[in-house]
Amino acid sequence: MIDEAIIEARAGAGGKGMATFLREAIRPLGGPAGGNGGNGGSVSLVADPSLNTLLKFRYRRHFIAGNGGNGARNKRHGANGDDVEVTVPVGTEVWETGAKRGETEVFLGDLVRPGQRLEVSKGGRGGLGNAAFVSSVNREPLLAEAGEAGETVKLRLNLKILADVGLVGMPNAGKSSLLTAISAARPKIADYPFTTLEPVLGVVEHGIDAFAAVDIPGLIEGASEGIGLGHEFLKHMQRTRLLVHLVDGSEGDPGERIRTINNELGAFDTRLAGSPQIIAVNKLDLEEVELLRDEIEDQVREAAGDDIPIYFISAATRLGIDDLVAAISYRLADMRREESAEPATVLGPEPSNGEDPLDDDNLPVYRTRKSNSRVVVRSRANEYRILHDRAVRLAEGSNLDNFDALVQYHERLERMNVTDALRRAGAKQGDAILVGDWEFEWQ
Ligand SMILES: Nc1nc2c(ncn2[C@@H]2O[C@H](COP(=O)(O)OP(=O)(O)OP(=O)(O)O)[C@@H](O)[C@H]2O)c(=O)[nH]1
Ligand SMILES: [Mg+2]
Repeated sequence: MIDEAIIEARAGAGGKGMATFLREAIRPLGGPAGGNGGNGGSVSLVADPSLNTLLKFRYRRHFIAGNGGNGARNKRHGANGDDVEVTVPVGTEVWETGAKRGETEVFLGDLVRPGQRLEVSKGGRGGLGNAAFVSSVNREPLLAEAGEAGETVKLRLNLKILADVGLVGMPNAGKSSLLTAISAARPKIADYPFTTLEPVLGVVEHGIDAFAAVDIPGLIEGASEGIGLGHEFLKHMQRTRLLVHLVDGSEGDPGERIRTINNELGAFDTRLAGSPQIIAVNKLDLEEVELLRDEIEDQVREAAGDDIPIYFISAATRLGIDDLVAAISYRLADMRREESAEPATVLGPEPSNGEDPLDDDNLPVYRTRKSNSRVVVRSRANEYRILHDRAVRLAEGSNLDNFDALVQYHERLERMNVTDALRRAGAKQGDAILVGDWEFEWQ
C-alpha cells in the first residue's frame, strides 16, 4: 500500500554583498568596508519515527527557508537565512519531479532510519562585499556581488506502508469484520472459513495518529507447515510490531484456540511468537458471550498469561471497538518512543574518499545542481548577453555607472574568461553588452 504527497521546497537566496568604504575624518575615502551577504537557508527532510503517514502534507505543501541578510558597512556580514526541517515518516522515498507532468523524475534518496536527513534544496551563497575583493593590485575594489538564488524543487514523497498491526486468529473469528469496523478497507466477510484469501491492509485513524493494520487469512493447526492458507501470509506479519489476536467468544474453549494460534506463530518464526499481543474476544453482542464473559476471560487469561491485555468487543455492533483502537494506538506510540530513544544508525553507499559522507546522518544528494553552462549568448545583431553566473552576480551587486567600477568589472571579466567568450561569440567594438540590468559598450 502506498501513501503519496507532492510538496515544494524553496531554499533562501543569498544576501547581497555591499560596496562601501570606511569613512574617517582624516581619510575621506578609507579602506573598503562592505560586508558579505549571508547564505540562504536550506530545506531538509528528516525521518521522524513518531510519524507514520504523509497526512500532514494535505494541509501544508510549501516549505520556504529564509533569505540571507545583506552585507553592511564596517565589514559586517549579513545573517544566514533560517534553515527549514520537514519531518517525514521513516520509510519515505524522495523523488524530484519536473514542473510538468510526464517529465522524468530523479530519485533523491530514501529515508530509512530515524534521524536521517536529506537536504533537498540548497540555499544560495551570499554575495561578496567589496572588502573581500581587496588584493595587492586592487586596494580600492568598487565591486560587490549579488547573492545566489536558492533552489526550488518540487518533490514527490512516497511512503511504503508496512503494517504496524497484524490481525491473527482462527477462520471466522471476525478479523475482516474488525478491519472493516476500524478502517476504510472492505475485505470480504462471510460465515465460512477462509473467506479472506489474501492480506488486506487498512489505515486506522485515531485522533491525529494513524496506524496500518493487516488482515490475513485465518490460521489453523498446521498452518506453519502449509495447512490452510495462512502460512504463506505469515511472512506479511514479520514486520508488524504488534499482534491483535482475535478469538471468537461464541465458540467453546477459547484458551485452547489461543494456544493453537500461538503455537503456529512460534513454529513459523520465534520472533513472531514473541511479538507483543493484545487479545480481543469478539462477538460480545451474542447473548452466550455476554453471559459467559467472566468464564471466558479466565480461560483466556490462563492461556495468554498475565501481561497480555484482554478486550471484549463486537466487530458487528462496534461495542468496545473505540477502547481497543485507543489501546492499540497508545501501545504503538510507546513502542515508537522506545525505538527513537535508540541511537540511529545509517545505511548508505560505501564512502569513496575515506571520509564517511554519512558521518553526521546526512544522506548524499544524488542530483547535481542545475547551472547555466553557457557563458554568453548573442541576443540580437550587435548585442550580447553575459550568462556566466558569477559575472552576472558581480554586475547585479555593483554600480557599473561608476566608471572606475566598470573598469574593475572588465578586469574581472578578463580573469573569468568571459572576455574571451565574448570575442569568440563575435563581439566587436561598439556592440552592446548586457549583463543583469546593466548595459555597456564593448571596447
Ligand atoms: N454476531 C457477530 N458476528 C460476527 C461478529 N464479527 C464477525 N461476525 C461474523 O462472523 C463471520 C466471520 O467473520 P469474518 O470477519 O469474515 O471472519 P474472519 O476472521 O475474517 O474469517 P476468515 O477470513 O475466514 O479467516 C461472519 O459471518 C461475520 O458476520 C460479531 O462481532 N458478532
Ligand atoms: Mg477474513
